[in-house]
Amino acid sequence: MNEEQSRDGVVKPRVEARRLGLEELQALLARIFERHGTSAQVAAILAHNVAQAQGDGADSHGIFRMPGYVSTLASGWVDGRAVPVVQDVAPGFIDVDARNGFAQPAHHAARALLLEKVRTQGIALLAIRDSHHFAALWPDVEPYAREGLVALTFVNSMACVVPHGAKKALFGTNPIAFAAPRAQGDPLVFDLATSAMAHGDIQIAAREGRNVPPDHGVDSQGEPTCDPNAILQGGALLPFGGHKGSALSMMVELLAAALTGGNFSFDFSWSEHPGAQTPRTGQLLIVIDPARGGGAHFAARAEALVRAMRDAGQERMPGDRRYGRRRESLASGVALSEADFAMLKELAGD
Ligand code: NDP
Ligand code: PYC
Repeated sequence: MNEEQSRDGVVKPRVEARRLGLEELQALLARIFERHGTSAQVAAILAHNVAQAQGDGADSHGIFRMPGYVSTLASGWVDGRAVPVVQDVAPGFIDVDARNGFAQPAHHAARALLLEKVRTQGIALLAIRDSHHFAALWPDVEPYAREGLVALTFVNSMACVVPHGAKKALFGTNPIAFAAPRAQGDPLVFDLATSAMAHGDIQIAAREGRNVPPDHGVDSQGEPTCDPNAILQGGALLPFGGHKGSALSMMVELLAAALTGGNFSFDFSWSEHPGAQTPRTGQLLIVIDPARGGGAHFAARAEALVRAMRDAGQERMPGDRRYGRRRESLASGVALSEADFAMLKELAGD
């Protein structure tokens, strides 16, 4: 495959100059994180996350995010050395205070306890607060499905989405991810922003000088626009699907912020930290063991559903594009443009 379709439907040639093995890329990214102020453990966790995203062709949340991580660390907005505090608050409820650190290390710190609770009780919930999530969400849920579990996660971000019918930005791009095991094949995973487009994809469109489709955003006067720069500079995004996406986005604010004790997307200001880009909010994870009660045959039922969807004419399942890119990356390395490789080398101080 030497061309790809961007998020807004434009087919463009894929720029590849160099391929790096996943582990090689991960080691380079870990060096960058550590050089810019994270602990070695945080660096390893974030590097794994970014390398996975790049390897799966999740362009808006792979190495594209590295300058943002670095400028945020330099701004003092996030604590790259934070040690999360995990509290076992109830049989099915774990609370993690990320202490102004990244969400992934907070999740990592509580994962074993979460799994133990899910295995013994059938369901458990992980509420992370005071955390920064700057990544794709599928890496947070897919591993649970690979262990036979069903997982859902919700993250709120920064006020850049106008609620349906409202006049100013209030919600974040507020993604939801879901993962479920199948009897055969890779888990069913979807991971989507509740805004018409992820903020990262708007930035990519602006960088590439492309307009975005109608009904994705408004300018600083609240007028509809297809110009990504007008959306980014004083304008705002819209929820996907009008009032329906807006309701889901509201739910994400409630679950990821109100329930965890984290900030709403409109609660925080990073104005004192020029260069800061990572939202300081919260994340909720719900993990379910379907091998309980009537769900004992969940993976087989999921397989039957996929078969029925294919019979009905749906060829592409959510996750299929990423899995395809992953197979390519594992076989021949992760594709990077020369400019991206140079950017990483510079951030690493090489
Ligand atoms: P997309 O709209 O590109 O994709 C959403 C989901 O739909 C994916 O699971 C995708 O599968 C699937 N999909 C896409 N096209 C089809 C199709 N034709 N048929 C069936 N399934 C399809 O994602 P978004 O732009 O909404 O989000 C991009 C990323 O941004 C996500 O990873 C999200 O987590 C991240 N994000 C992170 C935020 C944060 O605060 N950390 C905030 C907002 C977004 P596939 O993966 O295979 O393409
Ligand atoms: O792409 O919308 C986005 C986003 C916000 C925070 C991290 N990614």
